[in-house]
Amino acid sequence: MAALEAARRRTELLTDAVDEADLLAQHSPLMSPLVWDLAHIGSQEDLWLVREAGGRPGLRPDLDHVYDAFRTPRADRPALPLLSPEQARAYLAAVREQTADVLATVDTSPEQPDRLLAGAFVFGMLAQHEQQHDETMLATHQLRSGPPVLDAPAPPPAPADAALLPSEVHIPGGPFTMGTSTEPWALDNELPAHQVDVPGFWLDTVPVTNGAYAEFIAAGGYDDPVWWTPEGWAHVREAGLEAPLFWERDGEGWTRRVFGRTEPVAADEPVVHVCWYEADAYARWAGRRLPTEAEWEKAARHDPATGRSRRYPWGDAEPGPEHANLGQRHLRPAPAGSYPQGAAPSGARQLLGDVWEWTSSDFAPYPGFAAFPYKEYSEVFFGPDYKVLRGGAFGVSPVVARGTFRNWDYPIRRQIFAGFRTARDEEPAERQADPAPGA
Ligand code: AVJ
Ligand code: FE
Repeated sequence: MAALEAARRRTELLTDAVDEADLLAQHSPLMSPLVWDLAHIGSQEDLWLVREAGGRPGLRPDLDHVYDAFRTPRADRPALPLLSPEQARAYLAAVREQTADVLATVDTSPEQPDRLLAGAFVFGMLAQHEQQHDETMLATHQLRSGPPVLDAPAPPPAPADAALLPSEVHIPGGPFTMGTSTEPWALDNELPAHQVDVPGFWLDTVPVTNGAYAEFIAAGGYDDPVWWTPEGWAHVREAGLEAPLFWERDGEGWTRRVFGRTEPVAADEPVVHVCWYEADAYARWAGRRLPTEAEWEKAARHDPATGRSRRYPWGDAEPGPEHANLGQRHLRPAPAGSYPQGAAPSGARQLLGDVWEWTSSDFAPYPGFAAFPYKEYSEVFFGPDYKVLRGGAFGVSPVVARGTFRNWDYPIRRQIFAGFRTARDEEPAERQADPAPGA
């Protein structure tokens, strides 16, 4: 229940900050009006907690179709017969009352045979669902024009050793355990745990910064097709891209709009609001490549000392403010090299938090995947259309951010809080020699 309550406080923070007209407005054709997300949160809780888990009639089954994300694309949602902000708030509160009642009456022990209830999975699923829509609403806030309404303290400055970090860390080759069969609130696409053999590679210690990305722009990176995939080049020309979303030229330098405030681009912060094509082109310009999803997860979870995969880069302890920039505590990524206590065994930092990280991988099921509890959570998205993002950004809740969590989006998406880091193959000479027979 604590996880559901935390999600609700954040939902309120994001929707109480703006007036009624603002909640109903469509700030971008890419996004729903905030009031759609708000009522959708309640509608999903009505469906999955009150009806499916609680076995009750539910409050407003008649609203299911209005708030079905598959029925109406975001651009068309303002035309739906939406609840008013006042009605939506009352609906969420009424659903939550029944949720509390369901929780008090059902058996959520891990031994419970109903998978929806075992380990309180469905409660965790709905807390994560609400937090994911809160992140979507945060992206809507970043897109909206007008005076700023959100505020948060700046992240702490980079630690003294940030400038001394090696540019890349080495991940030795060999198998590791990818995915999970034990994480209680893992979603279907993270299951099951399975062995993957990942050849040795090198990974950037920290995400690519604004400063590094600005060098790519200054070197004419957006004008040279050699760095881009054919689809990426077609898109960059057609959409007229010449810098990350929200950047504006300012003489020799750049400014960036951050939740309604314009500021100089901070050179030492991870770059954010780039699409997969831009990340991929930068990597090629830098003589490198994006990491695969398996490489990313091995760097984030594999502990060479024990051979097991951790829940988080730093170990199994729940994320705290010392580990990672999560939970909308700050409204921006922290400087590259921050969070030494959140480092992985390899020494890589900021794998969780700060910015989502594009990987080179398409979104695909793990061997043994089974859709649960509904096909539309993951299964319908598998295939070449979506690229996987890992790690989670500053606006991702700790209840969502974990080493196994998988996010996905179209390679053209830029309004999400996405950045990246780069990788390269190990040179043959760097490969550890096999032990001599009989050794
Ligand atoms: C996992 C972030 C791609 O927002 O489309 C929300 C999460 N699924 N409601 C999305 C989700 C259903 C999903 N992403
Ligand atoms: Fe949803």
